[in-house]
Amino acid sequence: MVEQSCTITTVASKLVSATAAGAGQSSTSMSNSLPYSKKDVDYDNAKFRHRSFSKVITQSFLTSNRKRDCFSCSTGKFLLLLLIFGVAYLMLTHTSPGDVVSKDQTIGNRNREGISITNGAGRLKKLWRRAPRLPPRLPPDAKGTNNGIGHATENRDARTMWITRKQKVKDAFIHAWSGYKKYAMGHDELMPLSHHGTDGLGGLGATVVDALDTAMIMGIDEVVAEAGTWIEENLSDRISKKGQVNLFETTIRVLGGLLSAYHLSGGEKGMNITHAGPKPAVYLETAKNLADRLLSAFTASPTAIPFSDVILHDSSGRAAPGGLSSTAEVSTLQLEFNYLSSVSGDQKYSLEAMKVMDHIKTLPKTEGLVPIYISPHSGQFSGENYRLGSRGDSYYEYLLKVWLQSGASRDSNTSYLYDMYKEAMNGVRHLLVRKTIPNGLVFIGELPYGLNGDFSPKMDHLVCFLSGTLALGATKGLTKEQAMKNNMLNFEDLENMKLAEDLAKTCFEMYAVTSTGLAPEIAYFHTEEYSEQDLDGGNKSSEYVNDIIIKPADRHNLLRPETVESLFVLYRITEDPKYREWGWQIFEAFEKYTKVDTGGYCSLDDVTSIPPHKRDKMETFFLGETLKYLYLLFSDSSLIPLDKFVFNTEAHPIPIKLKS
Ligand code: DMJ
Repeated sequence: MVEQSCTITTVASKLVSATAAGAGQSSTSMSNSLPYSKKDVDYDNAKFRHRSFSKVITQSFLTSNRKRDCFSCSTGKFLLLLLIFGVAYLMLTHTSPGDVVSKDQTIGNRNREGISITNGAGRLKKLWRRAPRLPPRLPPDAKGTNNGIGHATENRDARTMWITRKQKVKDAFIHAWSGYKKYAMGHDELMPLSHHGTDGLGGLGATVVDALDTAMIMGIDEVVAEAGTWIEENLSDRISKKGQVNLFETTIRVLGGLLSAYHLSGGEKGMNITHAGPKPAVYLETAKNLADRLLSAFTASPTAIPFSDVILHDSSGRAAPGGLSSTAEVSTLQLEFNYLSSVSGDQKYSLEAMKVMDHIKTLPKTEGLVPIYISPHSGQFSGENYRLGSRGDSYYEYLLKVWLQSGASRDSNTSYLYDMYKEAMNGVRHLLVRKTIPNGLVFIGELPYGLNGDFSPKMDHLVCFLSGTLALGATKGLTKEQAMKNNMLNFEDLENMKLAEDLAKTCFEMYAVTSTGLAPEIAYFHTEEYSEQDLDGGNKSSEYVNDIIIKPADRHNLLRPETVESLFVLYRITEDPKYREWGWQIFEAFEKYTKVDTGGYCSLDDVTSIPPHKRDKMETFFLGETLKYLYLLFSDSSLIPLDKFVFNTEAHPIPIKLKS
């Protein structure tokens, strides 16, 4: 008797304490006895908050160790039966508000607990089988955040979704390659509508080399083997026989593609992500052969500034008609030449390329900004046209990336480049950033006539690269969270980060504002000083239809990468899923309007009209950059991590740590 009353008292006190404890139930004991992750434990703590009284009593009783003692005494048995029937009655007739589970929450519970049972008998069954688990009640704004079940579920579902989307990008790449292979193999570019090849880049099979490392990253061995074999069998021969090529284009697409393929296929104990195609040494030898000829653009010039062109077969440099080189072109060779020196052990490539930067360092600038032309004859800038679009863009990109490539140390002999980069970004923020009316989109305009001339509210799509560069410059490839934790972000970095995010938004809206969902080559922006009537993008439901102006001559789309490039970098750095969503939206528009049934993708003449008129060209950078960045955007961040690689301006990844 003494034993019985003790037992009953213990059960009762346990019931009282369980009721009182409610949400405060110990998570420690639970996590000790069950193989739960921390997320599960948080979830479990939350789910006990809204149990009905009947559930609290039943659950506490069923989980009590004392129940075995109760069964051994007759009073206990009687009370137990009474309790069971009472609880069963309550369960069959009463539905607590806490039992109402939303569809999403039910789905969220399924994997862990089986399908929800909704009838009374089922409820009783459920009660006996396991402790009832109710999801936490979340405020509407907490849905999908880190703290809720929605997020755990979303994580799983989202992961599956991004894997599927990544596969779609891979399918697109295969479709693009199949068109090129069928109609243009060995030519620079595919004309997907007329089913021809074209050789506007000098005839080195630029698409083959530009696409190769994308195929490696996507793991498409068949394409790696086809492209690699073509390179092994044809490229060196072409290099020794072809005529005039542009130094910059050939360096970023062909030399960059070869070097990246060299590293990714295992050269220099590189990544070895593919076993298809030739040995890495083939890529390196071909790269050296090409670079040896490209060096003539430097050696033929009377200054440190190289000529813009090279005749390959006789290794001679040529100035462009008019004599000037583009500033971006002469300053966008260094990542490639530095890496070639590092892996070949021959410093001549790096020495020539870095002379350009050393020289530009000494030239006068406007708050770090430089004119878009430079003379290889005088070594001086020419004109006063300042912009971050064509001919200016990648100068700013390589200031940062060459420093990152060398290890990003403040003491390195490239740290002057980082200083130039920072000064230039201050100049951009001070002189070129404006906001639109009526909705305040941030854009980067131009000063075509220098500091004393009028500001032009014009932005090339090319400028959209800057968003990614700014973010990279702020965190040096780490996530924003890591950089904040390590106290790495100063005020300037934070300002650049903000500009990066604002600019990415504007670049995305340049797509969303058009009828096709694809951006024009150039946009103008409505400001206090500048407006134009009836030149919108055609998507009247866009919030920014009055902010963005698209002139008839600028309405084409060449499948360019800059916006998705920045979305990729921003996603890696901020981990904000909106950048992935924007990238997916852009990809879907490419699929809808630029895919050619017979193979390949085409450019468009006018993104504001539906159906858009098609243009007969698939640029090499669609395979080299646009699809690669989209694929990486939807991939795990450990694939080509931003603190271990720098992407050259044509999206060819180059490892950061150089051999000394
Ligand atoms: C590419 O060749 C490179 O990204 C270059 O820096 C700019 N233009 C194209 C892509 O738009």
